[in-house]
Amino acid sequence: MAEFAINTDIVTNEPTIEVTLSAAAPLPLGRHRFRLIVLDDAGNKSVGDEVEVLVADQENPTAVLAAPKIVSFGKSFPLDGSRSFDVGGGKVTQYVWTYLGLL
Ligand SMILES: [Ca+2]
Repeated sequence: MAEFAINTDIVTNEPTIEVTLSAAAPLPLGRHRFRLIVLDDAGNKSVGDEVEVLVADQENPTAVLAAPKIVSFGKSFPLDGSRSFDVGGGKVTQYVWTYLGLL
């Protein structure tokens, strides 16, 4: 496990490494590039191999709809979706309202 910092080499004797991230400092959404260079036991050095990792919001948001329990006939009233929320690094940006009819 290792905390990566941009352009700072981490040297290991193991062929795998885990990119650890604290909840306080996650990788931001977007494309991130990593590079591996390997050396052999004679000290010969490879060229770098690079990969791109996309950090994406893959978690669905939660809709929370609030409305008055009773309203007067003929009067307009508000619907409030402001307590809706998202997880996974994103944010709620659109609200789709639908009247589903008389029960
Ligand atoms: Ca999300």
